[in-house]
Amino acid sequence: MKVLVLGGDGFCGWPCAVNLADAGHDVVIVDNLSRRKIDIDLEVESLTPITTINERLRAWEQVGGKAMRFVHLDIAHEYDRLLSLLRSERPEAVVHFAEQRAAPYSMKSSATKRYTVDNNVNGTHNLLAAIVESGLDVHIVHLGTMGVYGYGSHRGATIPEGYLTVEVPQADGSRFTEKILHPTDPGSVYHMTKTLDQLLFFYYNKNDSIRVTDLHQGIVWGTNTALTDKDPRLTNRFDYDGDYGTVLNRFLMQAAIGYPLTVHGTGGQTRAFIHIRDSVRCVQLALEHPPTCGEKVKIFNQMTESHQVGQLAQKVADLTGAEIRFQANPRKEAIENDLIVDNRCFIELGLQPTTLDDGLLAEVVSVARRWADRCDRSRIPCLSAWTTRQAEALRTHA
Ligand code: NAD
Ligand code: USQ
Repeated sequence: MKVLVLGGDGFCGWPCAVNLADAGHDVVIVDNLSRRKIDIDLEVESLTPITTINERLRAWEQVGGKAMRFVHLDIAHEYDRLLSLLRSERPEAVVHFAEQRAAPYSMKSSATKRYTVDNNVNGTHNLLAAIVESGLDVHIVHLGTMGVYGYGSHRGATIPEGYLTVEVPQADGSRFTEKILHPTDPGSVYHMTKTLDQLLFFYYNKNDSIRVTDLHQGIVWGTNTALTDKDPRLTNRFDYDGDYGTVLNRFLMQAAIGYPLTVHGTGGQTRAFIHIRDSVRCVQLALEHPPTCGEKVKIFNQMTESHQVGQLAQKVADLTGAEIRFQANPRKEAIENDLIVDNRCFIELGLQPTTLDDGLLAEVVSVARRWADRCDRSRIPCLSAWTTRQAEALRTHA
């Protein structure tokens, strides 16, 4: 099938594009390389050395991979080019990774808040409007986040896959039941843009019968897949800095270089996780099982397990001997939360979850050790504070 992979130069997008090409799909990567530019602005680099997108594509063909093409395009601001691309390529599906994805980066300043909203909401809306204007029947597979549900008040309830059945009491005492989009409770401006994406999908699906699968993905860990491991020029990025690094990869990298593990607050926050290899597999499964015309937005919880941050730190410490250091939390978030998640959709489609296995954890530690001299330790602390109160706490505990 012909697939456009928007954001196919990024951490999740690159191994996904390679995997789809390997599965025989005809892949066109669309990216404005903004992630690489943000690295330059922040004066930080991926821990693993990554080659340019054109070098990646050449290397992929040299290892025998099915050729992919690259189009440099900003989906949030080049609407006419996006529409022309859809008209000329006539894809059967678009996988949409192309958003600013870091919560701390989105909370750094009013400029990064505005950039994140402008980039993410316009990008998603441009894609929907362009598909309608093209008249094509394109299946969108969007990378959303588990964070749309929020990490607060579930009170032990299992988080369903996107829709919640509610009972509505009437004035006459009768009741009816209704399936609604699960209420949203974003914890950052970034997460808020994903809740807005959800509404855009709901509307365009209702009004224009656009077929959408929205993947509510947990925190992705790991670096490479068997395919990106085939050649050093295919290596995936590894974010470790305080803005873009995510918790488990950060802990594993910190352990590798002898930096105390940076647990925010008490470490009582529970989050959902998925290994990059499963993330790639899930996207392929979603693409190959599209919704039918007229079907409402399909929502899958793309995660394989939940863990408490403090317990994760302890697991990494037990494995590596690392020290744990509790930090003032830069985020305004619940001190502790429960998280029980229904992920049956992917299991029923055949996903065999990769769990937090010591071998895979050690693999990330060894990647980080190999590139330890590329790490700028001064960029490890998370300094992006959610409010002035958190900023003050960071100053006091510095
Ligand atoms: P990333 O920043 O590494 O990749 C995003 C890619 O999109 C980059 O290559 C960037 O240049 C591109 N991009 C951004 N805005 C664009 C625009 N306007 N036009 C064209 N290209 C644009 O992020 P990632 O970790 O690969 O995440 C990909 C998607 O998956 C995001 O939407 C993110 O919200 C979601 N997600 C990621 C994680 C995770 O742990 N990394 C977890 C859950 C969900
Ligand atoms: N945390 C620490 N120490 C650190 C870094 C983070 O304790 O050094 C804590 C944070 O305070 C938070 C939790 O770990 O409670 C998760 O933080 P994170 O940066 O790993 O994840 P998050 O900000 O939620 O964002 C990441 C991706 C985002 C994706 C989201 C999925 O960057 O694109 O949407 O994970 S989810 O968490 O399920 O919403």
